[in-house]
Amino acid sequence: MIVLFANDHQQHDPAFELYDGRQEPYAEKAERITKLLSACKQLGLPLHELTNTPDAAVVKAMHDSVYVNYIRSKSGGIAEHDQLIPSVFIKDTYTPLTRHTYKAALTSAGIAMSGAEKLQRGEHNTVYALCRPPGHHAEHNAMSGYCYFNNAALAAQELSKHGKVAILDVDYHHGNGTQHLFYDRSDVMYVSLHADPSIAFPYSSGFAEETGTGDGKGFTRNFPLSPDTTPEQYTQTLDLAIEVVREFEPAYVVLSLGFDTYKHDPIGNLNLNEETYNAIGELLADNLPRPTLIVQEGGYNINKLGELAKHFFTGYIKLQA
Ligand code: Q9C
Ligand code: ZN
Repeated sequence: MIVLFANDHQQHDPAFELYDGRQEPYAEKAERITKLLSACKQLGLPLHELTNTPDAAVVKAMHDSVYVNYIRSKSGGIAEHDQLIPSVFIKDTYTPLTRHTYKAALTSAGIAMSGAEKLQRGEHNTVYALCRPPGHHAEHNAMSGYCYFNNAALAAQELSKHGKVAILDVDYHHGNGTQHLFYDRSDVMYVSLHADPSIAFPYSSGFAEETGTGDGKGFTRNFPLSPDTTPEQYTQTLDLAIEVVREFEPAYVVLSLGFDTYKHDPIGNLNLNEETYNAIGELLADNLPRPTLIVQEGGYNINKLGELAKHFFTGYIKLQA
């Protein structure tokens, strides 16, 4: 296993997000990566820093080039420490642009892509892509929910050239962008566990009835969870989701990992505790097919993120040997 990270994200640091007209502190902070990275260090996981920013062509594989060019030019025109919520190519008010957003988002996608390449070349059978900004809410031509480019989807698209890919999304939120990007395809499956979208972001997708369209019918599966879901119920549902992935017999798995399912996450509203992450890690390590690319999505409790990652990877690594 190897951990891939980069530092370009640090300057993408919006001061606030707009919530119901109010300015609230931006939850998707640069410090998240600092905490996750130091947890990985403490666990003794090998780290590899990426220092190059990829070409825009990398993200144009799944995103409208007009959208990509718009983010680049709009981002470049913003003053240092200023931020802007654009009026087009956007679904909500949680995804502001700063002067450094384009570069940060492009590099974030590059981390996931580089992880995909390492798996595909057989260099590793597990890669943890420490992506920031996150990606699973990003649509073909829309930014949303702190996401600009869909890191997991871009990696899955690349891997799909070499075999079937299953994306398992365990972030607290439904990955609307990822679902939509593969909704009509049978070669990339999307399976997600998340808070019930009738009461949680992104509200408009992630219902159990959404199962794909055309050739993709049956290749999208959603497991919405109510706020009173216990850790036991969560791991039981995860078991079902893993079984769906296994039956698909993917050549590669992409795991969209969020720590916002934690009971004290400032955004999430589920009840998972520290130990649940050990259990989740073990369950995935034991039952999820490899090679696996783990892509970082959400998780906003800055003071607990490192600890949660340690619990997860302790469980995950234990059974890997
Ligand atoms: N003021 C991810 O976890 N809602 N995105 C924020 C709180 C948006 C989450 C409302 C949540 C987006 C990748
Ligand atoms: Zn989330």
